[in-house]
Amino acid sequence: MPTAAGGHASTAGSYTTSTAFLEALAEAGVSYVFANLGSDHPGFIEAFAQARAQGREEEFPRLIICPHETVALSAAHAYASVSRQPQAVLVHVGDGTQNLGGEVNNAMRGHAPVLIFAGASPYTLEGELPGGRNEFIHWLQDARDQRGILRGFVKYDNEIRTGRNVKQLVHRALQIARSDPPGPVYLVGPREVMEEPLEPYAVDPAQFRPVEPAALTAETTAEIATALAHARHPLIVTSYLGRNPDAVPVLAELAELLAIGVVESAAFCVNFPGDHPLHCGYQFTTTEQNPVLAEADVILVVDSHVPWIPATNRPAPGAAIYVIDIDPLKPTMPMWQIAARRFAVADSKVALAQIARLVRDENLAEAQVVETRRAEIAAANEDRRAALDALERPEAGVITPRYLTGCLRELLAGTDSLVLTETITNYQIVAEHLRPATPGCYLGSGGGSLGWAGGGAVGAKLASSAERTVVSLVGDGSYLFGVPASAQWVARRYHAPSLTVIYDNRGWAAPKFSTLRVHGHGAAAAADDFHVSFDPEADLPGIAAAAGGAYAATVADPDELPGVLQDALAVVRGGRSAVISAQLPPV
Ligand SMILES: Cc1ncc(C[n+]2csc(CCOP(=O)(O)OP(=O)(O)O)c2C)c(N)n1
Ligand SMILES: [Mg+2]
Repeated sequence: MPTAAGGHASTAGSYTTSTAFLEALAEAGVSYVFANLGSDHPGFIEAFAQARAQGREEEFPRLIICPHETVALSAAHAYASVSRQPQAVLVHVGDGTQNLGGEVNNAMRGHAPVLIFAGASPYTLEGELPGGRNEFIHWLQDARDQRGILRGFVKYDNEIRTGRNVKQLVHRALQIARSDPPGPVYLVGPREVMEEPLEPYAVDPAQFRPVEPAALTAETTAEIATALAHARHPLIVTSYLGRNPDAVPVLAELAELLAIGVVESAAFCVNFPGDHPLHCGYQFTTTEQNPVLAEADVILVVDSHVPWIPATNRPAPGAAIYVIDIDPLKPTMPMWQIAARRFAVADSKVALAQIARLVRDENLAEAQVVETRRAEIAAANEDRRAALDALERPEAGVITPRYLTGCLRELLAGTDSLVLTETITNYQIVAEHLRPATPGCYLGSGGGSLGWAGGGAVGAKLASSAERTVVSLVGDGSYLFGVPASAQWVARRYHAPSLTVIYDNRGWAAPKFSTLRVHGHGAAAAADDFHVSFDPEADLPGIAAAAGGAYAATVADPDELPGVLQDALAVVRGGRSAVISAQLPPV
């Protein structure tokens, strides 16, 4: 019964839509709800409290309170990417939804299966239903098209209209989120609906499994296998095959079978071991033609949003291109096209195993050709890596991004670590010098909205074993976008420590470089007037110390850098976060 004040009489032991919603999340394998609470969530708060009072807490996902929505979604995204299990985010009506901001696009591009729930303003005004309007804010938070806020960035959105089938709706949303290509989904529920009393009920989660991985047809398998086997300079380009770490050895098997070089393009995971003799390097925003790409006569693009940037770096006009992707048409990108002979929807692990099997069964490899090519590619890659290593030497008194990354590679060698990268204009340098080799040990947002690594480190650590060290490499701008006060507080509160190393060039290099690429000889270039400097600089590690009790240090001397990094790593292993600002030449 609603009371005169609009509140409920005691409902100890009540079962509402909110209770069923949380049960459904747990049934679907969601371990955590990353939440920012509001007036739309009394049903959830009550359900959690009742569960705790009754000793049934374990039956619900664990609640992680995040004082900013950016942190909540990026943590859920990273957790889902590492664990390969869907996660949930709870935010406050349209306002909290808007605060998710660009992290929704990151989750979409990064293929993170995350269910986002937001309450909706109550729709009854005069006490007609439990949960109806009883706070002034219920008028002010009402939104005309709340689902429209996210519709361009999620795979599915819907409104919970009754508790009677809320479990089916949650399972359906998660089935869509988990099916290829995985991505975020959005449910909203007005307060009256989330307060609706229900009879406890169950659904069978096995009826909502994600769609099975797709395979190539026999014809397409044969065409691609034959083309690769007969090519003089075959090449594989990939960006996100390694989101499934089990696909990496399958790619390695095919590459080794035919001595095919592999280029990782705009990659935010380990697709191919960075130290493999057939690894032909990384591409991000390339300003020059990659000779390996230009030389290739047959190119297999596997799981890639951006295999190359045609304005600056493209295959030869006659190259035969094949695309295998969980999402080969990219309908979420209004403009996307490459001149491929075939586009196939398939799971890369399944498809590459099919191709490799056919190459072996039909004896398609010409041993001598393959061995000669293997030796040539390995020699070229050895030279390329040696040239990169030579560039790591510290310049007099200056920490360069290459030196910093070389120090980090040595620091982390032989350790069980997971590196998150949000290093923007240093993406390429970080990949080239870190050369991450272990599948699943390297992760980026997959998108372009900055601030992911702050919450991402929390989610990645929660999804990792106690022994694994999470290390975030971030630009100083990206660090600030990640709401570090919020992220570091969450990390301490939920015992999820990590090491953050800031590639601190005291500003935003990216918009400056973008301007130079368009107006190389313009007024901005002539006057070095780009509006990208962070002068006077904030004490970036100090923010983490204040908000999360983190160990904080700033280092400018290249000789001191290895020692500072070692100390910070030891602190993190001891259970406390550390944030290091490595002072690079200013932007
Ligand atoms: C949410 C969001 N706002 C703005 C941008 C535009 N943007 C792209 S890169 C960049 C600067 C990044 O600075 P930092 O992390 O320090 O890296 P740097 O460019 O210095 O390497 C900005 C503002 C963005 N990508 N995402
Ligand atoms: Mg910067």
